[in-house]
Amino acid sequence: MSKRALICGITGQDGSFLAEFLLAKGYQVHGIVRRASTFNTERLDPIYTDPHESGASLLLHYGDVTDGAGFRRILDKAQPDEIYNLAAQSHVRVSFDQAEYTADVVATGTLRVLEALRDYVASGKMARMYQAGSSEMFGAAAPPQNESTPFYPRSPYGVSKVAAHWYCVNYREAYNLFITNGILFNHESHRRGETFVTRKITRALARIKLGLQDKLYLGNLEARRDWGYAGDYVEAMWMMLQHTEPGDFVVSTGEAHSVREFLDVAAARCGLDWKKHVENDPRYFRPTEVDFLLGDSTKARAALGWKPRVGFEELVHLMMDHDLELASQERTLTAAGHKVVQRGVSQH
Ligand code: NDP
Ligand code: GDR
Repeated sequence: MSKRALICGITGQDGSFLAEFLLAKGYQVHGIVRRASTFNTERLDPIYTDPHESGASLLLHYGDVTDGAGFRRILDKAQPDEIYNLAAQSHVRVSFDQAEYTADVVATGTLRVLEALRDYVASGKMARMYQAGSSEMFGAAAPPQNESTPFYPRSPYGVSKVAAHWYCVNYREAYNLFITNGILFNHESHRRGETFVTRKITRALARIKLGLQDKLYLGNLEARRDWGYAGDYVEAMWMMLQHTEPGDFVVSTGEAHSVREFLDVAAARCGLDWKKHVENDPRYFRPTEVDFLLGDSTKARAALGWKPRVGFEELVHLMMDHDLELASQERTLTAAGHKVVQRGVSQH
């Protein structure tokens, strides 16, 4: 019988990569989708098969981690061997505007998943759980950060992830459950949400290059991040749940770059001078910033045999090339007289 996985947050960047990865390994994958007035399953469309067809192995359920009873019903139905909790209000800047909501989804949402897992295991079933922790938990702690670095979160999002992390440690110890915290540093891709700085940059530079827009408004260009490729990081999640014992693992490339450096590499790829187009907008600054994240993933590399495959330049290039293609499609439509409105423009 194939293994079964349940992914909370399957419609997000990581959820879609993880679903693909697990399907390729022969898993039956169950995912939780939030009801929305517009479609939010775009990232899954290429791997979706009609459940009426025999052998469909991607099965979606409406649910939400703020709804514990509904989650328990999904757990009963899916009967997973592995649970990946990726569900989050994951935007750091937005968490300052929606602090209570962020805590409800990120911290208490994790607690709801843990409570359901506790009862699931008590009823005689077995499941391992992965919790999506974040380098934002380190916040202002001096780099390089590893599993022994004390947390110093700088946003409601970071604080909520710290709470979720400790809930997981506590449930692991109290009930002897296989629960692993991944502490993942930033990871990006062509599927990254367009309001995170990397994708915002590659989308805008591509559109500027093709004459579809002129300006890009950004906040702090000096922040440094340890940016990896999402495809590599979902493999680490899976490896953590195959390990002999649960634990906490930092996943990172071990290389940091500033937002300014990201702009340099992206602009060079498409032959632009970004300084002519980028302007500062105070809207994008945070009340408390995280200046410098640089991960030390020695433990994951030694214990799991994990290492990143895609380096910084290659990552920027693959995102830039993808978005140049997207902008070129927009320009073709515009040139043919169609009105093209950029998706999500009011949220950028
Ligand atoms: P995304 O924002 O792309 O995806 C988040 C997912 O969570 C989406 O599927 C979203 O659904 C879902 N979600 C949001 N609220 C709820 C809710 N109340 N109930 C159920 N599902 C919900 O994030 P990423 O894919 O980038 O990240 C995945 C996880 O890893 C997140 O927990 C994030 O905080 C964490 N993380 C991410 C890092 C990164 O660099 N990408 C680094 C470290 C940690 P919808 O599509 O409907 O919005
Ligand atoms: P981050 O990612 O906060 O690290 O959280 P984001 O891309 O939002 O910001 C990175 C850095 O860029 C600076 N910045 C801007 N950021 C955004 N979004 N928009 C801008 O216009 C802009 N200008 C400058 C920010 O100030 C920041 O310093 C991501 C999320 O995926 C989290 O869920 C995850 O936990 C962490 O990475 C690790």
